[in-house]
Amino acid sequence: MITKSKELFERAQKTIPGGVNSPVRAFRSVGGTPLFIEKAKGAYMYDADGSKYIDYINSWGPMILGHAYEPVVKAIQERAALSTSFGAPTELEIDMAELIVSMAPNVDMVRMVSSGTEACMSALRLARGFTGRNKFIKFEGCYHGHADAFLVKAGSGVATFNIQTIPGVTAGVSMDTLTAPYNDLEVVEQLVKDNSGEIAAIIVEPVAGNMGCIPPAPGFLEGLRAICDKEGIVFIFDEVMTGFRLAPGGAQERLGVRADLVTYGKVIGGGMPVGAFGGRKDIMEYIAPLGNVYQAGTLSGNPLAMIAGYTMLKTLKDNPSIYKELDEKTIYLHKGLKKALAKCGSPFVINRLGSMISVHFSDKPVNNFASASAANNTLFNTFFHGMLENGVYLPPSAFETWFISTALSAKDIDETVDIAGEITLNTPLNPS
Ligand code: HOZ
Repeated sequence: MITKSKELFERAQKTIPGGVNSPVRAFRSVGGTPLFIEKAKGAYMYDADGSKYIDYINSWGPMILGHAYEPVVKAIQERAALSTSFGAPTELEIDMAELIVSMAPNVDMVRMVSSGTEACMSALRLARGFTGRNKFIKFEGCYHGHADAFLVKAGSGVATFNIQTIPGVTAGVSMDTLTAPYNDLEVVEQLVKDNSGEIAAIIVEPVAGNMGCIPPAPGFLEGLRAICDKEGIVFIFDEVMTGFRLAPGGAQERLGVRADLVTYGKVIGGGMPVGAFGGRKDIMEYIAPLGNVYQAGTLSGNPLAMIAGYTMLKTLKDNPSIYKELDEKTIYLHKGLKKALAKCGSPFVINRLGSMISVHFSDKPVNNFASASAANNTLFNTFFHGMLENGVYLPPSAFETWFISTALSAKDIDETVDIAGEITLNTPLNPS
């Protein structure tokens, strides 16, 4: 029963384009009516009709400790009474910067912004300002927010809706965006050779999360690091999803590869609108007011976002066993799903790294955008709706990752796996 959501969706479409404020939420690729959410607590979300769902989106990553984690809620409430924004510096921002620097490897300085998009956009501008070069390399199916330069061959909603060219993004902007398949070092080497001395940055999701979950192949990130070192290219890790989720020090720590700049997003706000970029001091010093690479924002370092993020990150720092718990729960889910889906009669691939996991219906490994696109995403849509109708809320696209929280219990996972097993997936596999 999604009566209220249907009503709300109809009402929303009159004043909000497509009825949503971020395209993937519209359920267009999976079909049906998006659920309008009323509230969430721990591992569960409740829609406007009062139905309960086990949540595997977790606000696309930040709810590592589950929804409405009490210390975060309390900290926001207390802080809100002191006013919600000043447009002037606060001690909280220093606490937050010091905490991030203490947790993330190779981050000497950090600048707070308001979203992951802003973080990536600013990091790229900084890399260009630092190197005096214009071009950069990104990977097909990676998504670094919606700044113009990143929308070329992007993942997430751009991939979900199969958008090939984006009106409004000028050819001039896209011309400096070079793309390579994820996990393909040879293409990167060739691009660097063909554009010698012109490439400012290579930006990568160290674990891709916007074409489903795609872990880096052994040696891929290390190879990129070596190319950057050799060519004086700034290596940017987009840790909007992986930062503080895969380890206290994010993917850099977990995978043991050093980045020059790192971008963060929603995770560091514990669900509040926030982002940040940081890295090597000699690069960060190019940012205004120290240098002339300009970047600014009234809501940057907003006190509510800072206190929420600080409270969550501090909990993660003080309790490293959380990462073991996240891994164990995700492995348990992985094993359960593998067994359950074996009954569905169609080949499938489950990719996982840490507490990021996803399912593609494919008979081949899914290790880049081409293989993610070649999977049977119609079958994914059937799977998605079967799960949703039975109270399991998965990302409404095969081009997104599922995120696990500590609030998820073994019982929730058992229930999820049972439901997955019960769904009859009769659609024949057609990888073409
Ligand atoms: N592009 C986001 C996930 N990769 C979805 C954001 C949202 O709809 O909230």
